[in-house]
Amino acid sequence: MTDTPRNLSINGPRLWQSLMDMAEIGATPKGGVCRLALTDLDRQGRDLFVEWCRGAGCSVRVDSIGNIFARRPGTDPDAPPVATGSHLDTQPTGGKFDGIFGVLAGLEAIRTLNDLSIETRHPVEVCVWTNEEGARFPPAMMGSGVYAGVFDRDETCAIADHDGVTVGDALDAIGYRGDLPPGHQDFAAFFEAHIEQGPILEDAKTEIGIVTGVQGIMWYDLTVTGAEAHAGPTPMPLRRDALAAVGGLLPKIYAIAHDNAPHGRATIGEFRALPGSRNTIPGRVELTVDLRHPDADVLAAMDRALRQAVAGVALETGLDFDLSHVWTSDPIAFDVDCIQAVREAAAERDCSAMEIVSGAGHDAVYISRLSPTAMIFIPCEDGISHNEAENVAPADVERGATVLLNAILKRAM
Ligand code: HGY
Ligand code: MN
Ligand code: MN
Repeated sequence: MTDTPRNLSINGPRLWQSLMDMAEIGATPKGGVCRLALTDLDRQGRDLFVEWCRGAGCSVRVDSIGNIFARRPGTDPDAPPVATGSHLDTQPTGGKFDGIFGVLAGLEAIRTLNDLSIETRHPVEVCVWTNEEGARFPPAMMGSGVYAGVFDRDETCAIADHDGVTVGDALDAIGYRGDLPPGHQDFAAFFEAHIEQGPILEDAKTEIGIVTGVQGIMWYDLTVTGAEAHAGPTPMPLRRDALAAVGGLLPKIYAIAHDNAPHGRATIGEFRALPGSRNTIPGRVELTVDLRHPDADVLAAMDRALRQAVAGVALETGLDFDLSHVWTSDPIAFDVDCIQAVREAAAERDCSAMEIVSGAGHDAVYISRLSPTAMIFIPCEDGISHNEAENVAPADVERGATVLLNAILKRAM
């Protein structure tokens, strides 16, 4: 058994440059990135990553939902790979680092192993999971969910965006519908590095988050149907105004999170009043609801509270309220041995570190169903993410990727 190299250093400037080069693809005027899943910009980002991986001596394979697997061979080809990675797709007003940091930190780990001519017994693999964000095609964590068998591949390929383009069509349009079946291999371990996307590490002046788990998420679509009518001649009591009706519901939705403070979350991210003309009474309102909590029982109670609130307002207003459940990601706990590998790697680097539960969903949630998994967080400026102002310090990027490499080595030798 070869001794495990400890406390290796990655090449911080090289990783930072790769992040900046990748951020050029879909760059927005306010300094963010818009690279929606399975668009041509996503293709360009994928192509650049594949080119870099091939340049680092990796073989590259793609599965039938577009997940990319870049493999650095190990001395034992039969050993299951130790994997890392995240996502390259972004929110519409996303930042340079959400997901991308985890993908390129994985590539930097491979580049560093090459620089040091270190051979590992297990292959080391960097994964790019398709459509983690769920912004264009719900649900989120789509590629990793198909990989883990949570979502059926063919049903997922039939999901369409607001323009009626399906996931399958979009995969074909960018040339990333591969031939590997979903879940083609297990991993010896999976480590995902990610920015925290919240303020906890920065407030605690802590360099590394040892992520012990991820909170639960529930997504819904709500459609309220009334009747379009003329804004002038229609007396107020005779209206079936879908927007006026939903106005009484919104405070009740936010109250569900406040009633379950401090961890409860409620977000209405999409909201459309149709037909969207100032002198036509809206006959239809479409909105999305995102509820979150780390405790499964509390999340179930929040779900019940939402359904009761919707039913109550529907009764009061007499309009039709159609609440459809889109997705649930249960709260999960990561693998204790992988968490320990992260903890040791951070300690060997003299990083200040703390345990943290992730408020955001990540591909590691679904991969943890198949393989021992853990995550590494680095702080982000003012805890901001899903925002073009998203920013991290180069020193934090270097530190997080260093801890990632050393955690991987603890399982790959
Ligand atoms: O929604 C999430 O938590 C993740 O950013 N997809
Ligand atoms: Mn992410
Ligand atoms: Mn995100």
